[in-house]
Amino acid sequence: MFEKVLIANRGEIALRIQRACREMGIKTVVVHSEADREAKYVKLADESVCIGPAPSAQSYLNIPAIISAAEVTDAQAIHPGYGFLSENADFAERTESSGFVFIGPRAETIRLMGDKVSAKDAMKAAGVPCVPGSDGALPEDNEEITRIAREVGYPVIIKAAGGGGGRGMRVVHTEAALLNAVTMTRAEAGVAFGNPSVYMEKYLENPRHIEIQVLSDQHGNAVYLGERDCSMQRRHQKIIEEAPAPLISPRLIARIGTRCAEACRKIGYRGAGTFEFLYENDEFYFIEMNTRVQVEHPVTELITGIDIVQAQIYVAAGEKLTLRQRDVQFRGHAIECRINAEDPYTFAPFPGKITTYHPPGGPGIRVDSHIYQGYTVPPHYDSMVAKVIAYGDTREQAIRRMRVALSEMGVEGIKTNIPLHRELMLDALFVKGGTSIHYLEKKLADRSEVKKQAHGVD
Ligand code: MV4
Repeated sequence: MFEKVLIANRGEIALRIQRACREMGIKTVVVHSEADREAKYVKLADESVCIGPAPSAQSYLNIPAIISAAEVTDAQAIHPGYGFLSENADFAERTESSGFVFIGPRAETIRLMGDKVSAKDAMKAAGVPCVPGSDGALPEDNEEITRIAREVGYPVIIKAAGGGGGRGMRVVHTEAALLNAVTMTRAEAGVAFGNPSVYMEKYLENPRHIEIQVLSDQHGNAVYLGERDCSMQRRHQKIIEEAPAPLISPRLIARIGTRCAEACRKIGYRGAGTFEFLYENDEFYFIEMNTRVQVEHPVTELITGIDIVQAQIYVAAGEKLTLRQRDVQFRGHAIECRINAEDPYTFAPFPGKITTYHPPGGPGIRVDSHIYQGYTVPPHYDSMVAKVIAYGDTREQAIRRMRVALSEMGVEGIKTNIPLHRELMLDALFVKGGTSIHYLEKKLADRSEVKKQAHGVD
């Protein structure tokens, strides 16, 4: 096992990784920007190295600075967390060529999954069900494109191969709008991703976003850790996630999970990974694979009892997964609310000094956060400041515990989205379960309609 791991991230996940290392008897090095000098997790680490000024481009995305920090501190491995360099194949490659272990898949796998066309090809070949669409990237020929769209059937969606996570896509409802949409998406993709390649899929109108967590080692062992429902989102930012997904048959999950684990064996996947699916009319359609630990991993940890971050470190060190699929038991229900430093009505970021902080607690409540009273939320990064995770025997109990937790939680000095979460935990359709990816945006739009009418504004 490693003696020392460098954590190339910040915020709650830097603390989460540090806790995993400490429990495993591994020393930690935290790299940080000038803006994060005062962060508590920086002081808690065995060592810390300032790698640059506040902007991410000069610190958390600065590959040479991070590799140098690993060299001077004699770390053996680098954990990239999520975001930043976590899915950067060049970073993984340079980490390994400099003699360190990248805690994640091989660079080749990251590259394969980073290109959404090659990812889909690989998954189709491995027996994972995908959204019907073009066979690989769209050709140049306009008549061919038109023919493919007719075959797929409108509405279709044009997606950039270099995109993902909602970037670089366009929905097309009619043949009249098709070719222009393809041209525009290609042009934008060329600028944004340096890759003008696009592909086509049938556009699913009202799906849920369900993902499958996997764990795999380099010796051909792979398991799935069940699913998460991440449908409650706004502008591709998830705000509530839960496991298991309400109203989906465990037998269907087992069938799809088995396919995902099998695909991991086939491609020689290493580490933790997430298969993203759209789910509509009792069918799963693969869209993308994430090769990092995800923000929402705690809900899976709570229903399986498996520490996903420790597992990542363990398999990165070359150890065999001793866990077998039959050992993975799903028990109870977990819900995560992402607490953001933002205005709960306008969603504008609201960084600043936290003057009061009362975290919730009690049975079944887990809080993953790096904040404390007196901490200043810097303006340079993502606005998420805490994750509140509630566990219960049933979904109803998890929701009740989350309501209590959110009522106890007090954060002053900054604005947060806690009021929105309190409202959602009482929302009749959320409580019923199974809302689609469009639910929150529709609800927010209706709410501002009501407000406008009440104020007599049109
Ligand atoms: C889709 C889709 C409907 N049909 N693909 C957006 C994020 C990216 N990961 C894929 N996305 C979508 N792909 C087909 N064929 C709808 C979305 C989508 C979405 C997906 C997951 C979570 C939130 C979303 C919000 C809007 C659109």
